Amino acid sequence: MNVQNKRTSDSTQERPPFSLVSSVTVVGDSNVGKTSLILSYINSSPLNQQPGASQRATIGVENSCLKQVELPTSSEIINLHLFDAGGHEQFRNVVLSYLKQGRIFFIVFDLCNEDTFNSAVTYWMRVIKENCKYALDECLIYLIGTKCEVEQYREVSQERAQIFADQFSIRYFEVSAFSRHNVDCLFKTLYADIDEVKAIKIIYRMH
Ligand SMILES: Nc1nc2c(ncn2[C@@H]2O[C@H](COP(=O)(O)OP(=O)(O)OP(=O)(O)O)[C@@H](O)[C@H]2O)c(=O)[nH]1
Ligand SMILES: [Mg+2]
Repeated sequence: MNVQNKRTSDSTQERPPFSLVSSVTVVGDSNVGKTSLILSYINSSPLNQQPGASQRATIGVENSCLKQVELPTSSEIINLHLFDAGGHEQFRNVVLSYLKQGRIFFIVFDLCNEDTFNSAVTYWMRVIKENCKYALDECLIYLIGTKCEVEQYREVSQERAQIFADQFSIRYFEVSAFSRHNVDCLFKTLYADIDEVKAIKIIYRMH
């Protein structure tokens, strides 16, 4: 677990009696680059890894990041949790159990693997709809195509993914953990959206 906290002061006198928490559940097939995307964001640097080099598959659902973030409009501080869901079939039951409570989802697919796009727009959209206790229009859902820096191997066009996203009124981003293209933009948009949809913040009592 990689835990990052921007605030350095731990004086209990300064600590508010509650904090705001927003959790993002990151789903998608195995090997699409979910963990790499999270790492490139929290480390603020391109992923230091050779393309194609194997990375450890995520086991079950890993609490990848706890980060304090200041929202752009309200200036409120939220605790952002990123739940990184392993894409292997064997973890499906544990991943589905996380979808119930979630209200913010990244549905990730590999732009260079059409099967993962088909899975994103059929399987992953469906299981969020069936398992999440909130209606889809009460959730923030982002469709994210990864590995966009390897344009020559692209199998899913931007237009095709955008058409799907528009049908469901969800946002679509193309990102690369290697070049960091659009990574900060994705999270900046997420913070603005969280600021706008107040109910998406859960009040968590510290004591
Ligand atoms: N070219 C390219 N390769 C990437 C990128 N992001 C990830 N990869 C590669 O894709 C493979 C899978 O990345 P992971 O981040 O482990 O994928 P995952 O979705 O977390 O996989 P699971 O944990 O099994 O669900 C690794 O070999 C990465 O190096 C990217 O932006 N560009
Ligand atoms: Mg992973």
